[in-house]
Amino acid sequence: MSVIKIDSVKELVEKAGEIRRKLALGTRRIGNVHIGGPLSATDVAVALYYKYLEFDPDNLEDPHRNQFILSKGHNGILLFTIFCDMGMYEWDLLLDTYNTIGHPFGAHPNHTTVKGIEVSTGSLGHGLSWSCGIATANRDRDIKSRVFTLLGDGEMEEGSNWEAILYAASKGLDNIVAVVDYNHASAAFKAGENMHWGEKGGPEGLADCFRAFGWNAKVIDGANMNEIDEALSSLPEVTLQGKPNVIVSSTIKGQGIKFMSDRPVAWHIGGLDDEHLELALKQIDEYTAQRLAEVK
Ligand SMILES: Cc1ncc(C[n+]2csc(CCOP(=O)(O)OP(=O)(O)O)c2C)c(N)n1
Ligand SMILES: [Mg+2]
Repeated sequence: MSVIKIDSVKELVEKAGEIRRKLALGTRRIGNVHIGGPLSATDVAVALYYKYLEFDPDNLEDPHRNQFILSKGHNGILLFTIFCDMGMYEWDLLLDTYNTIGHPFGAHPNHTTVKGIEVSTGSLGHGLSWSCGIATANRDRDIKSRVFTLLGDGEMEEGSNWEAILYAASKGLDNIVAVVDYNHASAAFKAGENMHWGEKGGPEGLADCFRAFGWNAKVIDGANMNEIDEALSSLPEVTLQGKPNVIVSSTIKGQGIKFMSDRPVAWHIGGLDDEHLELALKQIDEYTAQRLAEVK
């Protein structure tokens, strides 16, 4: 194994389709899984892991590596599925032992048992603070790699995030890239029903809140791989004294499986019987074909 790299947007869309199929197949075999969030974050996670992280499964301790933290750790199945797809773990091992005591894969990522996981997560609101620590240590050693952190829109209601957001901007940590998977739903609410972001609310309102704290912020359509690719490829160069960056990726929970994205809150966690698995795979293929047709 060495750095796994997919350059073309078309192939990234195809890879996202493959990962979604694996998520559906895995959910059928495992039982109840957090599934809505992994599906909405699939495209951005694929762009990061197969292109922008320059992820090297054989060189996981390189001090100059880019790092990724899944702050919304309940979406661990997404990372584990990507690691299996990359050949780091056997797919059957994941499906047979997921969330079973005494085995590496919990429902949430554990850095002591799963290689490739930088930080254990699952208690929401901590990934960005971890990023600040790593980014500060890198800055002090003049290491210009990036720390990417994937957060949920519901998770942004955790106050601890806003301490980290304030800290990162105060310390010029432009080596941090936060990505918020704004899938318009948390576990029990449609986003915006509970708290809302500034005057505009929604993804644009959240981006304004980051800007007010001193960050560069961009809102993208997180279903459009061209926009994801453009946002990640146009990040400003790391100077270790500039503004941190956030990409607010507007998605729908369950993205790619229509019967899920039609009822996003209902599909925070779910299982699939044979009939629903067949429908899910059909809808993923239709969705992927539609996305491929849009690739520029
Ligand atoms: C500190 C903390 N509080 C509550 C939970 C329980 N919990 C797990 S997922 C979730 C909702 C998260 O919503 P969001 O961040 O929007 O994630 P996504 O929609 O991507 O699944 C909650 C409240 C938790 N894991 N950690
Ligand atoms: Mg959400």
